[in-house]
Amino acid sequence: MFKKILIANRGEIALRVICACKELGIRTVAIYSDADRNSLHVRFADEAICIGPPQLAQSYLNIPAVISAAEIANVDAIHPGYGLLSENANFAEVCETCHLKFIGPPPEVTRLMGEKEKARAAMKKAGVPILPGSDGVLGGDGEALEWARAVGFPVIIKASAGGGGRGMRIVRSEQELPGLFNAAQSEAAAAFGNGDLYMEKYVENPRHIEFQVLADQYGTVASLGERECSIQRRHQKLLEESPSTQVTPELREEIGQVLCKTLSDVGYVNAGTIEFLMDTDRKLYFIEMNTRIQVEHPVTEMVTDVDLVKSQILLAAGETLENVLHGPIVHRGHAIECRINAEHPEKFTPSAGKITTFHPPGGTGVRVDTAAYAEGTIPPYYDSLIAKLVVRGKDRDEAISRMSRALGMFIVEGVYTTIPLHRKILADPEFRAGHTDTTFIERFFARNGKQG
Ligand code: MV4
Repeated sequence: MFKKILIANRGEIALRVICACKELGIRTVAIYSDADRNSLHVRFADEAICIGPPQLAQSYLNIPAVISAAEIANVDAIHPGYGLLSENANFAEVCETCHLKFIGPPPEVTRLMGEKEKARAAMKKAGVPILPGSDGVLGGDGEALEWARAVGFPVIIKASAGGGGRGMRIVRSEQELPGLFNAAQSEAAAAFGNGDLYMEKYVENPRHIEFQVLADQYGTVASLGERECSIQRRHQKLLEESPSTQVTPELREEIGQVLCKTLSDVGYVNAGTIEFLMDTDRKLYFIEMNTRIQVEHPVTEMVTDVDLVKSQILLAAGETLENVLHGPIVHRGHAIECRINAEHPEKFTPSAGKITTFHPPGGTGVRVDTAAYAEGTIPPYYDSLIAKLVVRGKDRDEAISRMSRALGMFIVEGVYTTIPLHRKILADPEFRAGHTDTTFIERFFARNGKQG
C-alpha cells in the first residue's frame, strides 16, 4: 500500500481525498498556491508545499512544480482530483517516468477517451449504443455535408478534443452547415489547439445520464449505477441525483453489463464515468467518458455506500475489485446533490471575497463536502464551487424534503451563493414531478424570471 500521497488539487476535492487517505492510514501532502495559504486542505494534510503564484498555469497546472513537490516530499502516488491535471495523459506519463503512481487509468486509456471520436468508435465496436454519425474525424465541410445527409438533420458538430460544450454547433439545414463547420473548427483550434471535428445526430430535449464504474488492474469492472445530471446551466451542472427516474432496473443492468465488458477490453483502471444522452423514447446513447473522479460522486456514494475515492486509491495500489467492494453492489434509497457556488444570482458571475458567516446543515442523511469556513476567503482565480450539499432519503420524495430543509438551514454570508436558486428548484412542481431534461433550467427561468 502507498505510504504517502500528494494531492494535486485544492478546495473541497483536496479535502475529500485527504479524508480517504486518513481512513486508509496514508500520509498526505498538500500543494498550494499563494492564494491558498490559509486553505483547509493545507491545514488537514500532514505536509504542505507552496508551488507558486495564484494563477493556475503557474501553480496547480504547472507540471514541473507539481512533480518537484512530489519528489521533495518523497510520495508514492499522486491523486489529481477532478479538473486541473486529472485527464492530462502527458502528466500521467511524466508521473510514470518519475516512478510516481498516477491515481487514474494508464496514460494511453486517458488519451483514447480524451479523443472523443476515438472513444465513440471504441464504444461502438464493443456494442455500447451510440448515436448515428460520422466514422471518425470529418475531412472538411464537404464530407460533413455527406454525413449530415446520411444521418438526417438536425445534426451536431463536436470537437474531438472537446467537452463542456466548446466547439459544438447544432446544424439544422444544409445551407448553414459550411458556416457552422468553420466556426466550430476555429473555436476548437483556439480552445484546444486541435480543430478536429466529428458529427452526431442531434437529440432534442435529452437528459444527461451518466454511469459510474470502478475497474481494477486485472480486468474486473463493476457498474455502480447512474446519476441524472440534466439540470445544468451553460454546461455547468447545478443539481444531480441517483437513481434517475427514467432508468429501469433492466436498463441499468443492461447498460452496466455492456460497459463492464467494454472497459475491461480497453484496459480501463480507476473510477470512471460514462456519459449518455437519453432521448424522449428513453433510449440511452454514449457521448463521452470521463476518466477521473467527478464532482457529483457523493450521489453514488450515498446510494451504494461505496467510498469511491478510497476505492480509487486501493485499485491504483493493485488491490482487486473483489477486495475493494466486499460483496455485490446494492442501491438503497435516493440521493440528491446541490452544488453551492459562490456566484451572483442574476449574472451567474463568480462572487469572490470573504465569507463572514458559515453554518452548514447536518442531521440524518445529510452530507456537506466543503473547504469553506467562516472568515475564510474565496480567491477569484479558481472555480466558484464552495460546497456540495448531498442528502439521502428512502425515496425521491424524502430526499427532496430533506434537501429543502437542509438548504433552509445552510447559512453563508459575505458572498452570493446559489442556495436561494436551489431552494426554488426544489420547490418547483416540474422538478418534483421529475420533468428534468436538459431544457429544464431554461423553462424554469422562463416561468420564474431570471432569479428563479
Ligand atoms: C449532444 C446534444 C444533443 N445531441 N449531442 C453538451 C456538452 C457535451 N458534453 C455534450 N452536449 C450535448 N451533446 C447530441 N448528439 C446535446 C448536448 C447538450 C447537453 C448535454 C448534456 C447536458 C446539457 C446539455 C446542454 C446543451 C446541449
